[in-house]
Amino acid sequence: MKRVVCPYCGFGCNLLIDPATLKVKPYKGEPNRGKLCPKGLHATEIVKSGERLKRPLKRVGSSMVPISWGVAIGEIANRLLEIRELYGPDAVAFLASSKVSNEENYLLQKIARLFGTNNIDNCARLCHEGSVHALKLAVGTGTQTNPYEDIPKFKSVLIWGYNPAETHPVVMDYIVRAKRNGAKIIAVDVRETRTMAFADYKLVIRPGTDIVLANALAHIIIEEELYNGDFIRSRTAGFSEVRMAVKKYTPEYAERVTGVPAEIIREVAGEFALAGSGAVMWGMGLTQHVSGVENILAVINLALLLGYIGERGGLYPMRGQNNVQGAAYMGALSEFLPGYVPLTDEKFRRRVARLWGVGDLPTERGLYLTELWEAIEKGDITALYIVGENPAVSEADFMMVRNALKKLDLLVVQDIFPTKTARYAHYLLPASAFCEKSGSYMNSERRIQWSEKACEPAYDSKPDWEILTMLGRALGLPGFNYTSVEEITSEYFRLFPELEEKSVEELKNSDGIFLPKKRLHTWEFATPDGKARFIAVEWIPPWEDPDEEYPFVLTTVRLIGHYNTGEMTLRSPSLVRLMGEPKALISREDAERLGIRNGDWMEVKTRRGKIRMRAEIGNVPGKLVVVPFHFKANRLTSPALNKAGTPEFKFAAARVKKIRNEKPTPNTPR
Ligand SMILES: Nc1nc2c(c(=O)[nH]1)N[C@H]1C(S)=C(S)[C@@H](COP(=O)(O)OP(=O)(O)OC[C@H]3O[C@@H](n4cnc5c(=O)[nH]c(N)nc54)[C@H](O)[C@@H]3O)O[C@H]1N2
Ligand SMILES: Nc1nc2c(c(=O)[nH]1)N[C@H]1C(S)=C(S)[C@@H](COP(=O)(O)OP(=O)(O)OC[C@H]3O[C@@H](n4cnc5c(=O)[nH]c(N)nc54)[C@H](O)[C@@H]3O)O[C@H]1N2
Ligand code: SF4
Ligand SMILES: [Mo]
Repeated sequence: MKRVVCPYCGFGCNLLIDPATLKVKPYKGEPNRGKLCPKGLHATEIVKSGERLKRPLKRVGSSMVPISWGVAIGEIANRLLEIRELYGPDAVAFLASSKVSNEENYLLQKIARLFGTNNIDNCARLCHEGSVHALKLAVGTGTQTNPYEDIPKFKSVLIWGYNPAETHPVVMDYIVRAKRNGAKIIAVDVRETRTMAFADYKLVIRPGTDIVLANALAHIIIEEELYNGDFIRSRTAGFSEVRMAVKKYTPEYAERVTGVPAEIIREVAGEFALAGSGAVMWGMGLTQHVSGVENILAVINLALLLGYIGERGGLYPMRGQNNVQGAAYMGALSEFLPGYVPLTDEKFRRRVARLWGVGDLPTERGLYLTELWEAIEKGDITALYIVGENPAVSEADFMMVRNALKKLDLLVVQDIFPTKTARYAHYLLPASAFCEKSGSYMNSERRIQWSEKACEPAYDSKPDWEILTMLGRALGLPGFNYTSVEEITSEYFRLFPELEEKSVEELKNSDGIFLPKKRLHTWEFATPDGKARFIAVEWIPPWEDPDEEYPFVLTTVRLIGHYNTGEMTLRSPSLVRLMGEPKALISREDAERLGIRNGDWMEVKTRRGKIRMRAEIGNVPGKLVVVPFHFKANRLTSPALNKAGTPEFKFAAARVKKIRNEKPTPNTPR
């Protein structure tokens, strides 16, 4: 049996794969302890899919014709060099992938920076980059602070804008154990989620009002002196500003804005504060708002008020993709070098440059993934190299993105499947899938895990690291002579003091290595003075206002058996069978008013576009329509960005009506 990291979510389960049959069993060790969700269990189905990209393809006229690897890489490198000659290195952008290994992300950002640009980004931008910005401000590091194993030890778990029962099913095992040990489970969402089935308190708020609720909880904790004075005095700064700022967020005001009764807000504040320890977990319900960074600061303030840090608590921004944490740590972000080190840190930057055989690296922040489309429209970006990312479906307002993709002089897509983005490509490069290669991945708790190769690459595909090694060499960049993935692992180990002494063998023979260590901030925060910062925030309402024409709020969410843009799970027959047809959720009262019954076709329309989907009448508040994001939701969503560059995927003004239509919007699901 080969031990392979699951290709789906950031929880980071290990699959045991039988190389002969590709059958999957759960790994008994850390972190999944014998558990898997349906996606992990059926993960190898996509490897055998007949729809895999089989050989390199090049656009000639309106068709894609096969070419050899050598010719493809040679032509791509020449085009990139020509474009650099004409317009400079910043006319080119690279998109890295949260789906590929640390080594592969490390190589792509190395290529971008040696090529001369910081235009390197990944889907963290659409996801938890707001958490990174908020956490860096408040505690000095941008990641989850504690391991999963701490969750069952805490006496409360606050789950905010996060629905792990669908999105990280195996973490539910840890949450349920906490509950069994007597922890109070408090969940905040805009609808009754599956996760709430396990919650003691189910706080259903109006979309985008999170800051008001968090500030009201802080208001009560301060007013009733439930806070941890010793912790605040010795380990934090800025308490008095927050005390002032939350004065006006009375529970009664919060009830009017959020819809949660003041009594309940009081009770929850008391329970959470008196628990004595707590995990604070959050997801896209907080980050994907124009107030994303501030939402998270408001929730972090609650943990700081109570001293729920280190042994007594943890901050859990639960990472989405199986290697989104690794992609960030490897430096595949336009504002950070590896290890989240700012580009302006001259000492570190020069050290990296020396390791790579050059004098210095570009210092100016590159474009965010979400800023690329306008830059393409303006002609500032003319070439885009995409590894394992599907912006034609995953970006907000995707018709705008698709129009931009058409304008590129050069689009290279390196993927395992012919994605929607691939339709716009000039070159399509077939990558090998997760279990056809080895390498290391980092899960949400910052555990680097080795993933073994279980089978040979399908067709004429190559592992991403091999393709990128060929590209680096063809571009004439120094040091691209790798003959094994382990050589790249050893190279990135040298960038981190905690890994310098470790060997790749050690990683292979363990249940992983935590970088930089298992638990952060136990004694001291990573801020310049070692103290955490309370940062006072005011409520920032969503960007779009519902009105008479668009009276509903649209939010977009995930389902357990589908994954992101659906390119993988929609090609997994077991998951497609399990999930059935997609549906959009509305409340009973709206359904009755609009004459919609369960299973009827309805149209959901926003100021950007419309889709057709079947209706499901569910346990959601009135004037809310909940659409699964996996199919075509981004025809509808709002492109407004927050400070970290993340779109407001969770709020758009919408209109819903019944239609007579037997066909869904063309596109997915197939
Ligand atoms: N099955 C499955 N698992 C996945 C994924 C997948 O596509 N499918 N994707 C992975 C990825 S990339 C990520 S980032 C994670 C995401 O994991 P989650 O963050 O759990 O995912 P979402 O369903 O996008 O959003 C979480 C919740 O936010 C709520 N919400 C919407 N608006 C608001 C609001 O204004 N306030 C609050 N408090 N809540 C709100 C929604 O109702 C939803 O229940 O999942 C990962 N795991
Ligand atoms: N409306 C709405 N939109 C959203 C969200 C939302 O909640 N609502 N969530 C956002 C979030 S949190 C995220 S993370 C993004 C995700 O956005 P994307 O990252 O664009 O979505 P994925 O479907 O995960 O795309 C991953 C791609 O990697 C490919 N791939 C898989 N394995 C490999 C490999 O080994 N090598 C290569 N080269 N390719 C591989 C897959 O085939 C797929 O095309 O979507 C964002 N968009
Ligand atoms: S919980 Fe996440 S990592 Fe585990 S099997 Fe499911 S998708 Fe894979
Ligand atoms: Mo994500």
